[in-house]
Order: sequence, then C-alpha cells, then structure tokens
Amino acid sequence: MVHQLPPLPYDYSALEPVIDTQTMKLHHDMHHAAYVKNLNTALEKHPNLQSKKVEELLRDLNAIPEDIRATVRNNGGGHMNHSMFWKIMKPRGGGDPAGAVSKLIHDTFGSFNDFKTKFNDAGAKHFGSGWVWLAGKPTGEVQIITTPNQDNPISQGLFPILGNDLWEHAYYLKYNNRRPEYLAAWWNVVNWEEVNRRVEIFLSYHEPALAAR
Ligand code: MN3
Repeated sequence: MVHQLPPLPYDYSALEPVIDTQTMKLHHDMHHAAYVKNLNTALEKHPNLQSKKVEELLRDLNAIPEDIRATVRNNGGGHMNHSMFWKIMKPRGGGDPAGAVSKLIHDTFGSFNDFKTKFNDAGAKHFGSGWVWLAGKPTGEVQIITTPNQDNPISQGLFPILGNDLWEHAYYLKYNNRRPEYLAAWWNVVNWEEVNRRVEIFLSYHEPALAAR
C-alpha cells in the first residue's frame, strides 16, 4: 500500500447534527478507503509512479499511462478530494471566515453571504455527482467552479482552496434528495483555520503574479 487512508481527525459523530454519524462512517471507511485501494491497485501496474504524490499524478493526467489514466483520475481524485474534505471540517466550526480567505472572498464576491449564495447555488445546480469548489487561478484570483465525478481542480491548473462533496453518499441518509439543505448546513462545520492554511499555500505559489498586479 503506497497511498494510505488518512484517519478522520475527529470522531464519526463529531459533525452531528450537520453530518450524521453513519454517513461519516460509510463515507470515510468505505468510500474513501475504496478510492485509496483502487489507486494503489492501478499503480501496481506502473511501479515508477508509486513514489509520486497524488497531486503530482493529477496535475498532469496526460502523463499517466492510458491503461490506468481513468482509474487514477477517478480514484486518485477521490483520495485527494476526501483527504482535503475531512480536514476543512471540524466540530463547532463555521462562523464568519477571518484572515486571508476572508479578504479573498470580500474582494471577489463582495460579502461572505454573497459568496455562500453563489457557492450553494452552483452546488445545487450541478447535475449528478461532483464537487463545488472555491478554486485559485494562476493569476492569483479565485472563482467558484464545479467538477464532475472526482475531478480535482488541480487537473485544470487551478488550486483547490475549499470544496464540498456533491455526491449523494455525502448527504442522502440525512437530507435525502434535499441537496440545497445540506449545502446550506455544511457551512456550520467548516474549519476556517485549515482553509486559511490552504489559502496561504495558494498565495505563496502566486506571489509573483500578485506583486505584478
Ligand atoms: Mn465523497
């Protein structure tokens, strides 16, 4: 096993009542574990790729041998997306963002409320499975995008600052078909400290671009 399932950084029940215990258990122990297992199995066919980090694999999918490209895209994406997802949530999270992410949001969307509305709307309108993201552009700007399946923004040259899981497995047990309700409630478990840590990484990549503006 080259890639490992990271442990949840809190109990299965820690995000109640926003995300129920059974959903967390199935989502982490079954879904995320399967992405890791499938990624590892695929990489056994190309051991030269086993030393690469998942983000390196996804950054240039055209460089991945064709026989495992779709498997790496889907399962490597699933691994990377969920590894971020557990960390950008925490018990008693939520509230208004502060720091660098707050500045990015206000500069781009005017207010936190307008940002949430646009993000939730994009997530609600996305057809089928996928993710909704706040993604950083090479210019240093940010935008809301959705991606299908387990595609990560890194594969299109964008930096994944934060993302919410639009797959039914993320919400169906508690919210049934009411995805907008799940999207609205999710903000109450967002770990803004972790999101700000990611923003700092994004900004450090793009400082030259920012300085030139
Ligand atoms: Mn998921």
